Amino acid sequence: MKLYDYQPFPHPRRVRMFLAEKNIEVPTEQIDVMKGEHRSAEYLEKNPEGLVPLLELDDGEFITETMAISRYFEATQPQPTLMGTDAISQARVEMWHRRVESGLFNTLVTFFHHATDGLGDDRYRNKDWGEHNKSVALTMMKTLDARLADSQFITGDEFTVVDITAVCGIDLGKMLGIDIPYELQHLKRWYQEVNQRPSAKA
Ligand SMILES: N[C@@H](CCC(=O)N[C@@H](CS)C(=O)NCC(=O)O)C(=O)O
Repeated sequence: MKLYDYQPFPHPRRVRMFLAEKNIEVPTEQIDVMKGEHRSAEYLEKNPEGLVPLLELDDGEFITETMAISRYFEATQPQPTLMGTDAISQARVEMWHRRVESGLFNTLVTFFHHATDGLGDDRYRNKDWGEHNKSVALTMMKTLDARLADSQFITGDEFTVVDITAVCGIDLGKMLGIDIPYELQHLKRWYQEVNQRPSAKA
């Protein structure tokens, strides 16, 4: 088994945090996206989408998509559970994960690609679209602040994959100069707690 990874980028970090929480070690190979290694013929043969992370299983099958890779490990090593244990907690994880991924994580990725130089390649850029996505991300931060006023973690009392996606999104924002607004004290409290977990260093 091998995880194709790129240390500085947020999608692969989500998988590394997920693995660290479960105490699973997987050999990794760094694919330097900034140098364009994800566009090499050799890598595209493994993942025609040219994205990281990518998981290579022992039988040679490749799994793409951060959540698909996470689900694989949740199923192969359920403890500690990161995606809920019963119908209601699994539904809560799914609900919050969709909201956090689309409203926070993906909007900040879009800001990166559209409102900054992004990967420095020649893809289509629309600065206004990037800025709009930044405002959606800030609205989602407010929503999370309200949620965290009476909840330790985003889905409730248990740390889940939702917290992983959110903290990786918040750190991407920080890297791009978009910090948690001062008044969102509950979100800041949560961020400090989650950021102190050993997995956050993954
Ligand atoms: N939907 C994919 C997205 C993965 C993704 O966008 N990865 C970024 C790194 S954070 C990447 O490989 N970007 C290269 C590119 O856009 O050319 C997932 O959830 O894993």
